[in-house]
Amino acid sequence: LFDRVTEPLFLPKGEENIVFKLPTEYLAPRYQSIVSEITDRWGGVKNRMEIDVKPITLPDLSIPMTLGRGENFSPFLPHHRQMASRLVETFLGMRTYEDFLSLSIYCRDRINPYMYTYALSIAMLHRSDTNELPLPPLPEVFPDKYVDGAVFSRARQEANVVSSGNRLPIVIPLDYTASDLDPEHRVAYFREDIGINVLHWQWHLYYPFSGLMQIVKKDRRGELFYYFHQQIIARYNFERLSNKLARVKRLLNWREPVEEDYFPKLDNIVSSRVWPPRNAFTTLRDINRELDQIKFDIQDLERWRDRIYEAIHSGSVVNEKKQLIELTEMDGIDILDNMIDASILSVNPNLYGDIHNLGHVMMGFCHDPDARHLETFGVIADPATVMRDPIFYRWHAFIDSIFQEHKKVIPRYTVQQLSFDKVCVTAVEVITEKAPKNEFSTFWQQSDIDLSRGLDFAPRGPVFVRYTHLQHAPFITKLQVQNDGPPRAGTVRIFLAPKFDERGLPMLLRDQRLLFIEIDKFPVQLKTGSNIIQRRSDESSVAIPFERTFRNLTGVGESQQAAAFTFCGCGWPQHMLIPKGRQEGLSAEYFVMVSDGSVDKVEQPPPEQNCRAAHSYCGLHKRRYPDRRSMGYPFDRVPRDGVNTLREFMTPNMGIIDVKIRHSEIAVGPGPGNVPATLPNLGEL
Ligand code: CUO
Repeated sequence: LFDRVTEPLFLPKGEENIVFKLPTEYLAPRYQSIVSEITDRWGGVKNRMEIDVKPITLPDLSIPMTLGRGENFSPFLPHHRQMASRLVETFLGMRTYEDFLSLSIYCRDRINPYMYTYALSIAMLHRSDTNELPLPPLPEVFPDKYVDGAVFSRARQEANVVSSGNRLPIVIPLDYTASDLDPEHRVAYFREDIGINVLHWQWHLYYPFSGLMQIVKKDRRGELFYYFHQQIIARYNFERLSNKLARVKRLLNWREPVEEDYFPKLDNIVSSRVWPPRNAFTTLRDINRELDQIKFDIQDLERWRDRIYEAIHSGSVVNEKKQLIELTEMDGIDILDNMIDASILSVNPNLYGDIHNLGHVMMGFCHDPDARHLETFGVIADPATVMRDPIFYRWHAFIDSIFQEHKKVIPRYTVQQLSFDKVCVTAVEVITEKAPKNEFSTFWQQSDIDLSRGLDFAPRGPVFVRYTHLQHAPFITKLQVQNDGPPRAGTVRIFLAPKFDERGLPMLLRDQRLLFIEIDKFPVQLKTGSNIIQRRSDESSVAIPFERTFRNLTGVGESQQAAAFTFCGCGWPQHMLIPKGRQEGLSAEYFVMVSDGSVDKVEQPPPEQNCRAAHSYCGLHKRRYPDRRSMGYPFDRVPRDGVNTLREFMTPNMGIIDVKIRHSEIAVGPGPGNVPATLPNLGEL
């Protein structure tokens, strides 16, 4: 159903020439009068696989059908969100799998293709009869949202002229959106990384803003929103420091022109237009677009912001019944996020508004705030493309600073809350093959992605693009932990942060704590005495391998299998786990902590899926977040009084080492499974 979603369904789909046999009333009205022509045309297709579609009594689809097929769609826009939520509800309401399939087929050629993909994906992830089915990665459905628009005419040419087994991948250079004349372009490899952008879109599918309570109300949803986006900003700042750029500035003053520009170079196959760019020093303005049923002023956002700050400083929010709800140490962040984010879980939408989503909309329409030019929004207003634009990081740095304001007013962790009695981390080491001890090694790698599912031209067969992304050599973390108590459960928490600031000076923990990126978190059983723990980078609870972000691609022309793109497909891309660093080596601090497993543990059945879920940023499907501590612990709060540096913060169950991240400008080609280097042999350690 996702294959060539902009083309009519009755055209053969996939390599197997699947032909859907539709009841006449299922055909889009335009085609109903040419049924015999369609039947004749596809009757002769060899080796076709026919699927009979059973008609059902159709529900009312008038609301989602209001959005035109050729219009752009974004869940950040309230009107679009309402339409999509209605469609998701209708999909979820279908009693049997057969009815759901039939309705999905009926909708496919009638609903806006992007809204259809969004709503159907959410429905499939949340229906018990479909949540194990693989969904295709979005770059295969809408490659236009991820790759240079210039690729498509070349892809068409390659597909037309060269038979499917002999096609060469179309190479997308690393620098296709800008040149080094723009200093911000130094971190374009991060902003435009396909894996990172896919994750962001997926994340918002798992945690939608609106819809039925059963799909929105998930364990610590708000807190996870805050933590996921906080970590994105920390990782972005780490990349900026790697590239000698200062940390991103919060977008605080919405009346000042925005310095950062962005020219996305993306096509939009749904609207057949290009994505609008934003010029440097564009002024943000009040939005009044009848077309999109949206009207708000910058002043609305300012008012909501002030009310949110007031709530944080008074320690409680006011709900719709005018009752005070305390922003507690553990749950305050969840409440706060749901009203900023803003989801339907907001305690008081009238009072606290919709600041985060409408911020995206304000920035997305700054080139045409009253729709006089009939222009659509820029990449900053679509969750599939937002992370490409430098302004995304300025906006989310602002959003994060609100959460940090709350973290500033709650109690600091005491030494006791940080310690683990009689447990001591005695040694930490990072081992990377062919690199000195305690050194990470990064470089460039090329990988291939098949676009053919999303291309609307014949002849069929794979059409690959080859894109260049950051990669790091796999590594092992080795720890020595002394347990002078009885055998006990512990949780190992590993973080990495830059050691020096922009000026090369050591950082105060107050600032450095915001730059700690999570690398891994896992349970351990400690025996009494000395414990040696070894953990491979590909086991990280943060990241998933390239093959799971995309599909099981093993290179051009080789077989592909759909990797299960369910919850297992959610995770930070493994190739972006370690920031780029510098050629001369970037100094960083590698922090390891073993916390008390009996405090951390969440009692619940094991996850349903048999894959290893990257739960740190994505949580678990149908389960509670598997760590009872506040997300980001122990760096989520301001350090206790009298503690200024990381070293002063340390308790015996923590360890830090100085590490270097060394970048090499070499580019490794696509290899089998895209694995660049081997892990060190554990036997040799
Ligand atoms: Cu993910 Cu603003 O929430 O982009």
